[in-house]
Amino acid sequence: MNAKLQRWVDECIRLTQPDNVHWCDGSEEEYEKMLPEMLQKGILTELNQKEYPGCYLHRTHPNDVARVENLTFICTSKKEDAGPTNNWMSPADAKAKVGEMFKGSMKGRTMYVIPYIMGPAGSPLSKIGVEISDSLYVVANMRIMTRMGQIALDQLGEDGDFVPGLHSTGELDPNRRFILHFPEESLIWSYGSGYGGNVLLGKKCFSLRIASFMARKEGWMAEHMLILELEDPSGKLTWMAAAFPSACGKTNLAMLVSPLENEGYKVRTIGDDIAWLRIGEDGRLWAINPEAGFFGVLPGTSMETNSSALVTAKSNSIYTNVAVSDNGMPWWEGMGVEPPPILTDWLGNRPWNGEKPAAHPNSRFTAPARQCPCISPRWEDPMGVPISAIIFGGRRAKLTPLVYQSNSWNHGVFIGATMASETTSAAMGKSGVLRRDPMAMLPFCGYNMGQYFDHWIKMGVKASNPPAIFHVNWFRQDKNGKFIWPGFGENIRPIIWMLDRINGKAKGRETPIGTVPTPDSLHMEGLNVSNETLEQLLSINVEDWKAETDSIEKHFQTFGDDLPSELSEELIALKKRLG
Ligand code: SAT
Ligand code: MN
Repeated sequence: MNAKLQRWVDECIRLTQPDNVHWCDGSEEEYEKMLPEMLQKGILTELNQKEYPGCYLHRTHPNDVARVENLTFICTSKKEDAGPTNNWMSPADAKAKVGEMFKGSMKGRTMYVIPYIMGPAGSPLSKIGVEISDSLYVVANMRIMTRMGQIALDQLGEDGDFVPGLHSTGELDPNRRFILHFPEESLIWSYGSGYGGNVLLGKKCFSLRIASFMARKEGWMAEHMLILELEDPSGKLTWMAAAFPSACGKTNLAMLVSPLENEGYKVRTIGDDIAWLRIGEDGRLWAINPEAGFFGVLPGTSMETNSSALVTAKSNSIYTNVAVSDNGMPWWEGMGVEPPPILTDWLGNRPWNGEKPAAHPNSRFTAPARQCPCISPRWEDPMGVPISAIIFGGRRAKLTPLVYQSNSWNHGVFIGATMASETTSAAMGKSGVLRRDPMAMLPFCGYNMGQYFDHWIKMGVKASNPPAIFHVNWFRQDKNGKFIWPGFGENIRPIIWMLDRINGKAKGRETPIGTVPTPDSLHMEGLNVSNETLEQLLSINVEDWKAETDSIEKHFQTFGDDLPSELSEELIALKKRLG
């Protein structure tokens, strides 16, 4: 038995006073015992078992349907260490305030002790966490999203270390809801929510917020990135990592179905949300996907946009906040099939009256990665895969072209640090508002973001062979607000351009913001996009970009003295190039 673990569990028992304590072993038998209990308590509802074997529906509280950024805190002893973009509370204040809420919060409930591994079992790059929760929904999800149970205890051993995370569902009162991180002691506390990103503590809380803090100290990177594998016609494999904000298509890109497969271009998936990257002996960045499952957005997911996601989630998966037909078929907007005549919406209203969306815009599936038809054989490689390209992107109706390449590592870091995207329903609050979301890490960086930029700069110095850096924008619109790039599978075309750039084969046009494809360097055969539209997609408006630099300057001022000088220099250089 691990002494630190025993001590911490005892402490949590004293604090929360559960009626029972259950140590999860992650076995099939355990799940088979939990399932009837979840069904009986209404935590899960059976979906059509013929069409969706092993799949269940879960409804969260209507006030608890997305991450809560305003209730998420980084609790470092000094406020400066949390930085200007994070909410901060002192560790003492946070523990006093929320400790009061945890007091007796599991009375009448069972405490589940959930040991888990982030990363492939046995990998030197993986890390162990233990979540304590009073929610069976959390257990069922963690079982899919991580390597959970005895396997983690075995890896932990008697004196191994782990990241503890305490979760209690509480009263589901938004005024008594807090997601707290104590990076200095690698501890997570989550109270008063039952929704994914707030309560599956291995995901954003550990693998991004706590891990990013560890990574800076230890010289690696924890990033909000998908990892994809690209096979080219010669059979050669290239791996790329891409950072987009939540609900901007990371899962779709990671599972891209290539329309050019008959020419030999094929995409496989390593991960769809999080990458842990280290410098290998060869000076390259090597990445693992710490997760074992996908927690993907459903609305807009169809056989056309992401057939692989649908196939992955066809069995052994949990559907959260979707609509359902009388015979147990899940349904959501953009599924690509007509809604059945009678539908129960995500709130449980039957029949759905069609006034509001039937599925919540942030409804999700939790599915095992190993079920993905395009999962790469390398996805659990204990050493990870070498990354040749880093791609930044977001939703941007105007300004940024379809794809461009940075001039250098530092210029690439500048592009990442100034990324902007329209907000989505993945977080509570207004959607569609343009905000700066550096490296898609704004909600997930566990320390001062100015220092995070500096860490990026330093990693580029330490890695003798760092990846090339690109920026993409699938979401450019015309004057009428219509998307002008088809996206989805066709995104293979800019990806091929990136591959050819890495291999020194594709032409590019040098512009003030970086290198943009020449129209003839993009593989466009078989695609119905006019030359005019293509020109528009690749165009750079110098006046708009000048206005952008003013906005970037303001953004940079947020970070004060913590902004690395390399980034101010990149801004000066960009202004000069714009004239
Ligand atoms: O809700 S999660 O944080 O798990 C998903 C996301 O917003 O990226
Ligand atoms: Mn995410």
